[in-house]
Amino acid sequence: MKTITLIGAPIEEGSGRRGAAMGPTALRIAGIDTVLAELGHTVHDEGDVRPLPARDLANHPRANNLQMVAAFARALNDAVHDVARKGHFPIILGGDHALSMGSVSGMARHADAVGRPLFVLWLDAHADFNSPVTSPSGNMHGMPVAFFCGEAEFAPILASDRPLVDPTRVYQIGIRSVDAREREEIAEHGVNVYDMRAVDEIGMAHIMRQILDEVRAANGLLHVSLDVDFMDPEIAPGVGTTVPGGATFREAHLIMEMLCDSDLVSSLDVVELNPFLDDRGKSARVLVELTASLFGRRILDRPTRSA
Ligand code: Z70
Ligand code: MN
Ligand code: MN
Ligand code: MN
Repeated sequence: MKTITLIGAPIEEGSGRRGAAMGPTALRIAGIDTVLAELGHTVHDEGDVRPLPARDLANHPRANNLQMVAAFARALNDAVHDVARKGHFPIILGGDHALSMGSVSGMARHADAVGRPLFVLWLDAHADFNSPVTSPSGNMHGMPVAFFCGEAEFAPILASDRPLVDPTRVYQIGIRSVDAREREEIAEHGVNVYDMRAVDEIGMAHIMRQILDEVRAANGLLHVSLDVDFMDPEIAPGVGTTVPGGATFREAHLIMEMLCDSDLVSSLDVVELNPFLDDRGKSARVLVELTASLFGRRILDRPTRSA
């Protein structure tokens, strides 16, 4: 059994629309803490981080709301690092995906301190590998992977001496919406991409076995970042950018069950839930069920639910 710390990150400034700031509340209302406690884990809820805008940074025309995004990133870097150092499992309740600049940075520091490599499993329709130079939108939720992989374009606007993640230790599954320059960047940096075609052709179980074998062989820590739009909009409509052709309920659950069995996961982001766009709490409930599977709920233990 694990000791789990929930950290709310009500950021929506990275996404270019309102609503994701209500994500942490919706996940709590859907019962994320009680589900984990019922599985036998010890759960602490730290509440939401409430950062002050980083006024030391200059505004940037191609990095929208940079001061607020940086504030969340800095706060989460410290909060997540503190939780991991205590031997607890951080779950970051988003909030838009820009928050992963902070959560992954915090885990990279922790991995550095314990002398183990950090791997990242990125479950998303998007590669999120834009920079202020390549981004078509300027929205920073499309940039976190480039940031923590050390893309040089960030250095002048968001200086940091943090440890970085080796892009060849980043595994992306579910990708089906990538910008032209972004596509070149992920190839150049050597990010491992299993797009939806790969999922269809070789299957989720095979992909997961390959990834888990790599992490295990390297004695790595594994950070999992789950974007709501990884799933098909049919099962998870509560997200700003729906992209058709996403992961099914069964595929998403299989990933979580295989991750649970591996016992390799050290931290989790649950991001991009926009309750304002959700359908009667449907997406929040799916996210809580997936989290339960990651923490040990088995298929045959799942409660029968009326619609
Ligand atoms: C596009 C951009 C994005 C999530 C949209 C979209 C990025 N590549 N990420 N929704 N989660 O603007 O950079
Ligand atoms: Mn994303
Ligand atoms: Mn996405
Ligand atoms: Mn580059």
